[in-house]
Amino acid sequence: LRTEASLHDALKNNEFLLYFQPKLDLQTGKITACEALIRWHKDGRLISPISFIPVAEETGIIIPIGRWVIEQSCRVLRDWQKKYNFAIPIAINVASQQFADASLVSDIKQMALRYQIQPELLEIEITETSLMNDIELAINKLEQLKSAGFGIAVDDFGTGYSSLSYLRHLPITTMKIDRCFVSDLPGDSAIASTILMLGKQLNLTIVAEGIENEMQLDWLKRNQCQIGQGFYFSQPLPQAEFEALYIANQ
Ligand code: G
Ligand code: G
Ligand code: MN
Ligand code: NA
Repeated sequence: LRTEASLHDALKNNEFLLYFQPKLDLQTGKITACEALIRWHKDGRLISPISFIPVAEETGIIIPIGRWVIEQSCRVLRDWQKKYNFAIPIAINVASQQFADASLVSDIKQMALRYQIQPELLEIEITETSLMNDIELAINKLEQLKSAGFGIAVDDFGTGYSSLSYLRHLPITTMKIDRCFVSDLPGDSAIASTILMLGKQLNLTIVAEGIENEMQLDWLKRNQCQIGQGFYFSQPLPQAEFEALYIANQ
């Protein structure tokens, strides 16, 4: 039933919601940011994006769904500012097709303006594979986003086929070590070490994804990985639960 028509209805009936997974400073244990992850609330059940994002990408409805994610994130940022006076960045996932869409940059700028959001509070996560699809396009789009002040992270780093020479020219701020390399820690650390070294050389913030246990955390701390997220700290949470966790963590 995850058809284009049902996804249209879901948008119209406001059935999507965002969950938030905290990102922590690994040295201090403080929550410094979060990642927004979409869920579909249908007939009393939560449907995972794994089962509808691929259909959304195939049919093109990922564009309006992606716009909803951008707008909802801006709304939440504004609420956090108003209700609690807290200002932590939200990272959103941008699909390949959405990244290639001609109106992406203006959509993001307009939403930030409409909701009076500082661009630094919105970070765009793009997979390494999307970036490498069309390097010229990627450089151009990222330049526009970066000069407007938005954060830019390469998601799932290490799983695609980055040309390292191009990576140097991409105006990114953050690299996320894919969780498959984190799950290899501490035993098999070759890839994680290499990504951390590369990040240091390129002056990027490194985020480790999918931290599930203390041994992985210890290795990452010892090896100067700054930021991490994963089930060891917290699953993605509904907004109110994320807010409570954030407040308790301060
Ligand atoms: O949250 P979860 O682990 O179930 O997410 C599964 C996959 O769906 C991940 O690859 C994640 O990046 C992707 N995903 C989650 N939310 C969004 C979203 O808002 N937009 C896009 N394009 N992908 C998302
Ligand atoms: O593709 P992306 O990196 O955006 O995927 C994020 C997905 O990873 C979300 O669906 C989230 O639920 C999942 N995730 C977050 N932390 C962990 C973790 O520690 N272990 C596993 N297996 N998945 C995680
Ligand atoms: Mn992501
Ligand atoms: Na990822």
